[in-house]
Amino acid sequence: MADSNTKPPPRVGVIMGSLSDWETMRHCVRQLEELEVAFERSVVSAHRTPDWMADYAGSAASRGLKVIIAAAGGSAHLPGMTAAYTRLPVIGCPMPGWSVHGMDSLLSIVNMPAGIPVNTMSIGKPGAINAALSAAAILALSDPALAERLDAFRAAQRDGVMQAEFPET
Ligand code: RP5
Repeated sequence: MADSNTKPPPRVGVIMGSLSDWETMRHCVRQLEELEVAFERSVVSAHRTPDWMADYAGSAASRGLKVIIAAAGGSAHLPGMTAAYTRLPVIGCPMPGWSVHGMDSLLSIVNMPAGIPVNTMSIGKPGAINAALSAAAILALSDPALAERLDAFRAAQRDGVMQAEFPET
């Protein structure tokens, strides 16, 4: 399953091992949309669709993608195997909800052998959001307009913290 729901050519590929990861990864996609980063999203499984994974990762750079965000749960091989097939930066998102609440996925994704890196986020929603922000930061290196949007996002976040008021006791 795959779709491309943006008009400009996608610069970020968001892939996940199962549609069951969408509940978490929708937060990533929402953040990309908020920053107006063109993306594509697909279900790509290292185990169930290994040939599609190799095709996807192997063709990503030539198709114009600049960054891949890969989410997986359990044994979570997708980010690492995707990184093995592309020189693009790969950001890995461990999915929660497994026997040890995603710790298995985190350790699987982060423990890459030297030579093939995966930039690993935290488990679940915070990591999904930070994956989008990290991808945006990479793209902002060569996109001043996106850099401005990222700065504005951070300024709004700062103001939200500074202006927050405690609720009534
Ligand atoms: C992983 O297996 C996926 O990333 C997902 O987190 C997990 C379970 O997939 P389903 O059995 O829910 O399809 O590859």
